[in-house]
Amino acid sequence: MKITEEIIRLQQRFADVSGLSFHEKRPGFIFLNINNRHATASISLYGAQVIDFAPHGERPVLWESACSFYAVGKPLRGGIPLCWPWFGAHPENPDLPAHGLARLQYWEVAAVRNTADGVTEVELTLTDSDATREVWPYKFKLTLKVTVAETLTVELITRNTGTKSFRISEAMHTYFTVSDIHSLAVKGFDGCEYLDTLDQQRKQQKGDIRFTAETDCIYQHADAESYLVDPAWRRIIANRRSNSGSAVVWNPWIAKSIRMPDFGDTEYPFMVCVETANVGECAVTVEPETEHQLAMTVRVMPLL
Ligand code: TA6
Repeated sequence: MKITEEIIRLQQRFADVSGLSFHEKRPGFIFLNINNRHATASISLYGAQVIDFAPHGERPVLWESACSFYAVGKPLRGGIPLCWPWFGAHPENPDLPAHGLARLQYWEVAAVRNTADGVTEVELTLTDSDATREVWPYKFKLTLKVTVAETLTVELITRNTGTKSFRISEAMHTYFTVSDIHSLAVKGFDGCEYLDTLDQQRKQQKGDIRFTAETDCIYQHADAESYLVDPAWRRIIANRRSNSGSAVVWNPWIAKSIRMPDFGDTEYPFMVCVETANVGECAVTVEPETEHQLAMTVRVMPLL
């Protein structure tokens, strides 16, 4: 089906949902847009990737690179990429895409509804196909539930619809917008063990996370809540993880930004990833006919 026909079909199907629209943000990329009583948000149907979220009167919470590829087969650079069913490089086959297949597929819009208090709930689904089974030989149904209110809640539900158990590593690879990485403090990891992936050393966090160079750390069994304290914008972005044993904290800094064609050379000061994940020792086994749910809730608070 052509893009315009698909957009018309979606608009007709959800015509009764106020504050909802669909548009072709870039050629071939349909976005679901929400503007309700509480906030604005946008979600790419390719990758089921929340790209924008901002409570009314608040600066954008999520960050997107101006250099994002917008090319099928490549991930969008920003918002909340879904890393599933593996995180990072494929454990056996380096030819397979980093961070799995979910963010490289078109997802279906299963439901969109407004609640009585003006909150918008979106459900997107992805089921296994010949293409996915070629890369990952299991039957599954993925559901992404996005709840847009003053807060943003995102739930990734993995259902094993086959007869064999499977093991997944996963992340909601959230890119947050910050005023300046050099003055940002990330709280909530004090005392937590982590793997510094840059030197493969296990370390222990002392106090707040601060950024003075490329940072790529996997915190295991950290507290569920973390806080991005942004003094220039006088705000705190709180991120609460559920069913998430891992949190990944990443900023590419200068050299890695330059090496990434879909990441501007001077963009790194204005973003940080704090990812809601289950990776490494926190990977999850999903038995046949059972579900696993990973979730996060983001809220913005004033820094008084
Ligand atoms: O989450 C951190 C990380 O694994 C980094 O090592 C870096 O590769 C980043 O993800 C981005 O990965 P991507 O495949 O989206 O370019």
